[in-house]
Amino acid sequence: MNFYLGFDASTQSLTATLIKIEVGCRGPHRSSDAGNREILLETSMVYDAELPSYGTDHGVLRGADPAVVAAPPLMWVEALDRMMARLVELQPQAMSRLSAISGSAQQHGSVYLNDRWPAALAGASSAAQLATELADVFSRPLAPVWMDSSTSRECAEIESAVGGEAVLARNTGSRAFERFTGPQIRSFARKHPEAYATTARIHLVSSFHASLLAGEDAPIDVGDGSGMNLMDLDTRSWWPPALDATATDLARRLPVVRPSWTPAGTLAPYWRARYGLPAARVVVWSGDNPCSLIGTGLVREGQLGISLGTSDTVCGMMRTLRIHDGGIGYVSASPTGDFMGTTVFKNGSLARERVRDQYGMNWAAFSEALRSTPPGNHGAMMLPWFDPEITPHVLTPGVRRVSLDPDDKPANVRAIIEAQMMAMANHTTWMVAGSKEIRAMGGASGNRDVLQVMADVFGVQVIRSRAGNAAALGAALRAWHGDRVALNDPIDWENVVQGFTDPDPSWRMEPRPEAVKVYADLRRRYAEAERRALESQDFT
Ligand code: XUL
Repeated sequence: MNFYLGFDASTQSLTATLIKIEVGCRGPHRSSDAGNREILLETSMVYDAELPSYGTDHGVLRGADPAVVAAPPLMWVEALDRMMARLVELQPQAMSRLSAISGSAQQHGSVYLNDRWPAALAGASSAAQLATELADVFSRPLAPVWMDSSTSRECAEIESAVGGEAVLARNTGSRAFERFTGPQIRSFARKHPEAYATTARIHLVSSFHASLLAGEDAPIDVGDGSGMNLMDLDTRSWWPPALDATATDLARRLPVVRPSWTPAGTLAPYWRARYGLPAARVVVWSGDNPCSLIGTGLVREGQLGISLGTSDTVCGMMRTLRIHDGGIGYVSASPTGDFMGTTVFKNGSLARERVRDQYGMNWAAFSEALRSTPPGNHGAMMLPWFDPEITPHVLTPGVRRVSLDPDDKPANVRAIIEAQMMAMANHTTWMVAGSKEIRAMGGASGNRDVLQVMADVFGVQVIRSRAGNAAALGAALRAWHGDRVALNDPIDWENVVQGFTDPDPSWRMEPRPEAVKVYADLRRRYAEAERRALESQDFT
């Protein structure tokens, strides 16, 4: 038996997934690799509930300006420590025999560290909590996260410095996005030059967590590195014109960028001494969307994955590079060595919760409202921009209702779900043409009524991913894959995902032809309403 561990450090929680794989015969005949594969444990820790002293709300801290959103990185350190203690308590045998660990993290967020970081990390004493040992290593106490949209000025400056939006997109896979790490670093360096000067290292949330495990600076993987507006997608290394356009002396502050299966080291002495863990291999961490691609088995072109989480995200694997001319979504290196398209909608689960709470409902009543209203909602629509939106680009938040009575509870519930699905369908045709099925994942994918709207709007079958947390499972599978590469005994991706990511047959939603017809028309009207709202900026 081999055991692999995958973490998912998402916006609101830390999840761990532990898997067991029966070791098959080695060599060309690996049929027994397909043998006994099992998820032993999946467990989550919600930051607000379990670490309330950090004062986060849904895992983040917001200021008066709705565009500014950050999180305390020390909270992530403490969460990782507590999670390791919990895992050892729940699965002592498996944890004592771990072969490799990897992880997934919310993308784009950045952690700023001073020159005390390397020594404090390497020398952390297992007698204390890691958070105590590292309390002094941050040159910026808060990490800006993907929900931050305060860097429009920096986006424009970076694009102009490299020769325009199209040049940046061609080289890094995307136009400048407010949440991307490059614009965030530029904003920090401009507003806080002294603190930037004392910053010796800038990590992504993913590479920060991997470094905590390895006890030394971990590389940034090419998947998450693509979400920075700093990496050359062709050479998969830092792109000097982008570094120069972003901040002075940036190259020496960044870790190296490496393929997604690269070992970052072995589990540091802190973890081994404190929890009796072995010298397991730490494989570089990646972003949650690249990891979810693996955790849902989307390792072939032409498949679409939709994650209904804090953000709603549409992903698809690409063998050849395709970039959207209009700057919608972005392309990254995928953990399989190919490319992947990602389009992100910020008004995901928090917007659904806002509607639920506004009308005093629970999720059962929310579902009932969906069932009691017809596809198309009699033409009533909502543009659900409770927060500034990423897709389409809306910087000033505001909800807009079209032929929709704000007092009609069920109609408002249907309107938000239809709006989210129609926006996803309309803005992602560039990524995967002719997809025959969608793999749904994330919290709201546990709601059949929501998935039925998805199937009807996209006009294709929707299958629910079996894993509770696809990103954490993807990370565990990446740990296995990375371990095999390091042992010089690589295993192909189809084999890696087999048995873990087969869809759940009891969760298959078929599109209903009558509803599909309704949405074909409503999707055009929705796109028109979106266009008009963006032109007028008139939100009510
Ligand atoms: C991806 C993105 C979000 C975060 C959420 O570009 O911004 O999906 O990764 O965790």
